[in-house]
Amino acid sequence: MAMLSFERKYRVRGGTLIGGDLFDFWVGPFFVGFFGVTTAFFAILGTALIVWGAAIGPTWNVWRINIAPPDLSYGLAFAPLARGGLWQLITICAIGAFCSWALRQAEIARKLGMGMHIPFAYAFAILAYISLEVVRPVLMGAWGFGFPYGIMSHLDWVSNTGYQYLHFHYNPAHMLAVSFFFTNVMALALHGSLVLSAANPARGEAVKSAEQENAYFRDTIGYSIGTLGIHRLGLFLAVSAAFWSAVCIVISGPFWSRGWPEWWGWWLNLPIWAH
Ligand code: UQ1
Repeated sequence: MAMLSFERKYRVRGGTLIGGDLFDFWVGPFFVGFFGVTTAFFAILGTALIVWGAAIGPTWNVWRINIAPPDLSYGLAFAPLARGGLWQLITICAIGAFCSWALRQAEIARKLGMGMHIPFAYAFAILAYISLEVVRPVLMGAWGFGFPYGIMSHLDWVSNTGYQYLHFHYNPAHMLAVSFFFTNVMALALHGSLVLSAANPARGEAVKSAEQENAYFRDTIGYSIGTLGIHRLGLFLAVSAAFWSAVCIVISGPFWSRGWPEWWGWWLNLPIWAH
């Protein structure tokens, strides 16, 4: 089926999560939908608030623009706009836009009769953001523990927060997250190179199939995970990286407030070393 006739076949009303036919149409290639409208609303409003924050700030240098959360003394209260209130509104807009986007993914998947794997995977990115800007600040009792919106300032925040725990690489959940990120990189490099080597051979050579892909890995390491399996592995590695990233920052402060190297004292203090 040609792409255009396929699109004509599936581009029909229905499958929406909310509002029935409301916004159930396309503009050019884009599905609009109720959540497309809410995504645009939150994204445009949030961006305008960032520009406002920049305008009342000391610089238009894009690297140095910084919209900071409220001072710790405000606790979990609302702050005046120029004192972190803008950061609070921008955070609400960001969460509104991210969640709207996930629901838009779900509506499009429903229309196409597909699984919910895409919104499921994206939800882990939202989870990581909400862990940093909502869950950890709420557990620690102040919005001021969130990271600021700015290119250099958020990097400074990451560095400062890491050094508050002396050596963040000793955080066991950070170790897991980093290991999942690296393993994910290896899996995608193996998969991308394998598919291109089979599907894009030298000029004049026939395109190869999954049989060659399986045989390549059986010859190399005695095992092939399979063409569906590699995608299951990739999804698992990616969501695990995001999940352990969220865990590693939420436990830092709310559940462990000393240096992370010290946490390994439980190992040194095991009774089997006593003599
Ligand atoms: C693999 O076994 C496989 O099945 C044929 C793929 O599908 C195209 C792959 O992309 C990769 C990378 C592998 C090898 C991966 C492991 C974990 C053995």
